[in-house]
Amino acid sequence: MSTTHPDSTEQLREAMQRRRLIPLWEMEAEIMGFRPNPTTQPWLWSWDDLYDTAERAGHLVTMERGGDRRAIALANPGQGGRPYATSTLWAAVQWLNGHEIAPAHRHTSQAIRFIIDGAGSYSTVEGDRVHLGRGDLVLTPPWTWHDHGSESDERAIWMDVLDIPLNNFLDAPFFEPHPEQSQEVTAAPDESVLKYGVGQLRPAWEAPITDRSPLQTYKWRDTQRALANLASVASDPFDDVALEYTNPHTGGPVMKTFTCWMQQLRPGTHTLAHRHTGSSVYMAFEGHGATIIDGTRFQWSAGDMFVIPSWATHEHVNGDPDAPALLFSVHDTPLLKALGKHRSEAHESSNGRQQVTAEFVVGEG
Ligand code: 1HN
Repeated sequence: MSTTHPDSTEQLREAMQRRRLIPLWEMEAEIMGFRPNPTTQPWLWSWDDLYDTAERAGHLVTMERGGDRRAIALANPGQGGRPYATSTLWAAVQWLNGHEIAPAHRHTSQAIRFIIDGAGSYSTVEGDRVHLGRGDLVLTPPWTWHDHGSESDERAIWMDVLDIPLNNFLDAPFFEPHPEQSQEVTAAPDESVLKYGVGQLRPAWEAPITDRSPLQTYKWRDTQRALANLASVASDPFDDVALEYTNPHTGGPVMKTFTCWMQQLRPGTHTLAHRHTGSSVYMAFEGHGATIIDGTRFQWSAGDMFVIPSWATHEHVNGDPDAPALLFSVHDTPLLKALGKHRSEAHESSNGRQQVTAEFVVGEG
């Protein structure tokens, strides 16, 4: 150190601050953790609260250009007031009044909707219109025109999941309204289901469709049959009878950034606990049970939605000895796998399960 130019760490720190430079030696643990430490919290939203809020919005909020969708997002308390369920996933309950139209638009965020009650409503995606029934899964791949409408007197209600937080993090959002309120229907009713809905058989004159799933809608009757079939022969210790929705031509997930599951917890099932990188949003579809997340028990029944953050230890319970419980879920696993960041491990304890130390109470916190 020169005596003519005395220097100190204090002066160096100030110089770095002025120059917008930050030394690694003061931030290393913060930017390079030994393990994930997500701000996303395990959380649950009750069906009663979701339904009541959506119903009131149905009376008070009109659907106009700009708003486009009467969707109410799950705002995870760990997301700093943003309407994000996890750091990658946006999830919501959406309400469509009878005879209403949610206008056509397209965006780079990819989306799915899982129908809770279709009640005479439809979705049109790239000219292909499908009627929405309870338990149907509808895909909106990136930059595809889509609009929803109702042809009945009754309201429809469904769950939406989009990769909005990821899209915004990547500074990649684009959005465009369609010039018409509803796009023209160019396909036969349910065309993609009729062409591609028996996944192991494909129109002989066509090549496999690999850039996105050829199936626009996964009908509940098919999912239900696959669940019953699988339950009769096999199950997984951590997830019991779990099915991943796939692109029938690749076997891969329905979206590049997230994947969807339907799982059945057979009567009396208590799974083993494990944890993995990547975050998930669940909706209890039928029955009731509980998911234990990092020692806290989240009790759920049909319609409740809950979040499991990355690396949180979790296990599922269906305590009912007679009735199965069904969970629909969305996971950002494809993203982690594609980027070489997927890790998982079983929980280590004598019985492979966690000790329950707390009970989540809706409406607190
Ligand atoms: C959207 O298009 C839907 O199509 C739902 O149902 C939620 C949130 C932000 C932007 C577009 C839908 C959305 C959305």
